Amino acid sequence: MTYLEKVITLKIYHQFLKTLITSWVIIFCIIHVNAQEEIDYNYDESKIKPYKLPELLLSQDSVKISTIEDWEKVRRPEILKFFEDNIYGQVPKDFKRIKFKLKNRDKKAMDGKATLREVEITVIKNKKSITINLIVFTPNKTKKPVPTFLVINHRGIRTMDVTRENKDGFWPAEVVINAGYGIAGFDVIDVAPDNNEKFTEGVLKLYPEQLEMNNGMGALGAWGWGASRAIDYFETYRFVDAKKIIVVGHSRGGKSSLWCAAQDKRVAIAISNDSGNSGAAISRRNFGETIDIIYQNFPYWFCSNYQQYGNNEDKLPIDQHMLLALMAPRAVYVGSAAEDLWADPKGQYLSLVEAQPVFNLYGIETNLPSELPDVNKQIIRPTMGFHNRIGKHNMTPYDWQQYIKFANDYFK
Ligand code: GTR
Repeated sequence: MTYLEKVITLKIYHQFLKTLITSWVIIFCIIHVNAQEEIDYNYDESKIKPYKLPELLLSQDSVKISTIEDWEKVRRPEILKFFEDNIYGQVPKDFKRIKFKLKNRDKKAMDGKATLREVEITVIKNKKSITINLIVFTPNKTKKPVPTFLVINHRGIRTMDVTRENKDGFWPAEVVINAGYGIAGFDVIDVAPDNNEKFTEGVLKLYPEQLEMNNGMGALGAWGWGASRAIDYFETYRFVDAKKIIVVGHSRGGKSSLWCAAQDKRVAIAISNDSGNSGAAISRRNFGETIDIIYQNFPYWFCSNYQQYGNNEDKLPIDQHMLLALMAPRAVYVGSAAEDLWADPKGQYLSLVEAQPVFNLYGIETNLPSELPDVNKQIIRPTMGFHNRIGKHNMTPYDWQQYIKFANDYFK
């Protein structure tokens, strides 16, 4: 090897070593940052930082709220507006036209036990339109309008198979029909795809200005908007009792169902199944998912104002118990799963407990136990329900049995 060749070989060797070391440093950093992110949540009750919830019955101007009138005229609008401007964003109510088209009807669905209707709901504004595909089964054994469960479904259309060949425990239509209720659902994808890049391709096409606003509608608000359009349809369909609509959602769908029902007073019962952070769980408890984590992963679910409350929950003049309180005097049910620590079962229960004063203002005796109830022990109060099922994050036939029991009790 000549001297020059030796120098070149050595240089190549050095370069190789340098590249190797740099790649290792990069890989180490990535692993480290990820590990940091992973440990950024807490499952240890003893590590919950002390917190003080904002007063439910004290107005922004520090006026004590002691009558239904003050709640409805002063405090309720204040709280609703805060959720709207800082968490879920505006939900626009104006549109030009809404059309319902019956795409398919089967009067002998489920071996003659139910009538199936597949309806296209088209909403038109500024020459643009979107279509929501709604599926509705109602029981044939009664000719009276029936109370109906409406699911904000993010688990895909296959969970609501109209042929009933695929029976999914997430949407157990036969069980609900046998109990004398209607069951309906739509896929959230019709209203806002569940995706950071594509969520604008649904209802937000009709309201593009919302995308420029710090308090503009996000995907959770859009899905709730979709549920309200389904209720618009129920008001025209005589086999559904539009005054007895039960809006149900699991997880992200549960957050949406609570937000929809808080605004749309046509909802009789709001059901949150494992909705967790930014749903039923108290945000100030640093247990499981936090605002910082959820906003980093799913910014498009919310309005952009929400970001400022990540790791800064004490700045919030509200907490999620107030979202449940907005249901009063209507009913709210919180379903939880014991192994779903990410959604904070205890934090979800405490929200119900903390929401009681508003229900009490309406003269409703709630008397919830102060401690988290044992697993699989259902709590039914006139307008509040809770259970903490054994098992993981999911909506199962067991959860549905509890919801039906609650609805039976509430509508009896
Ligand atoms: C998780 C998210 C939760 C919950 C869940 C779901 O990734 O962190 O807040 O919404 O998704 O919807 O299943």
